[in-house]
Amino acid sequence: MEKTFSRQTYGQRIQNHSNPAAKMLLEIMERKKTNLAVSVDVTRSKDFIAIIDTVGPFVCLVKTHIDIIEDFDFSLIKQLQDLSDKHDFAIFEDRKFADIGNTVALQYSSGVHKIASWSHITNAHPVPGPSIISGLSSVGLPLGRGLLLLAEMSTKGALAVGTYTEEAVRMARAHRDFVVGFIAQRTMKGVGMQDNVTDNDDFLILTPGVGLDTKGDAMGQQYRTPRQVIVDSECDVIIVGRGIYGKDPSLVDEIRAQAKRYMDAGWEAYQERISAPVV
Ligand code: 5BU
Repeated sequence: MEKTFSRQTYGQRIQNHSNPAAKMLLEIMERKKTNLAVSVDVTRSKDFIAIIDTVGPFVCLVKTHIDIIEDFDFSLIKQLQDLSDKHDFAIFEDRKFADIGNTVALQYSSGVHKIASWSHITNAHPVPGPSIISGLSSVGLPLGRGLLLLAEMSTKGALAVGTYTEEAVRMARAHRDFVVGFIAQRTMKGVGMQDNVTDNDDFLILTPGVGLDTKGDAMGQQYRTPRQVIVDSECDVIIVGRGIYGKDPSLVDEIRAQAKRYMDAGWEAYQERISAPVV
């Protein structure tokens, strides 16, 4: 019988992982009792820091798109790291690398942002094949970083489906030291496995496209609720952006209230999942 990792607590699952970034994330989730990640997609450093300081107590992970910050200066990274220490959250730069190994290694280590030096977790499209993992791991593994592969996307008409998703999972299984999980819309348990072979890989599933009040946006984004994501689809982390800061990035009380609301919804769904009777 396949191991049902989705019925284990986040704390119990720490032992299933050897990668330090995966362990760190699970430890934080267990300690803070939250499976909420906030995606801070704003363009001014001031808003970026203010939102992170407000949502910090409620999140296990802060997801960044550092290349959208207009007034970026490397001192922003020090502020982000200080907030990570203050509030106890991990950092995930949603860089979506997609080039040959040599290029992604340079993009990850160098340039203006030096992502590998501060982002505990990053992600990559599997489209170039396994060499993207070797390229990124040559930089990230010695630093104790972890990688997520984009096995699926939340947008309407996404091409990451079927055999593409299956191949992504096979690539991940072959690089368990560095690949800690997936950006996906459902559990990848058993995906791409032959019949009668036990799936012993406990991958973390981080899921964007989460919203309690709307079903999508005008640019193809599709939202599901925390319960759909955590209970029905057996994902592990809900990633919420505009649902939390969208009304107005300066409304601190509103942002705090929304972060608490999503954290509670995510944790309630997780508790429902781990306590459900085995059928
Ligand atoms: P939103 O404001 O909750 O819609 O933001 C979602 C974030 O997650 C945003 O930063 C996207 O770049 C990111 N995302 C996504 O929405 N869907 C995907 O499939 C992937 C990333 Br991969």
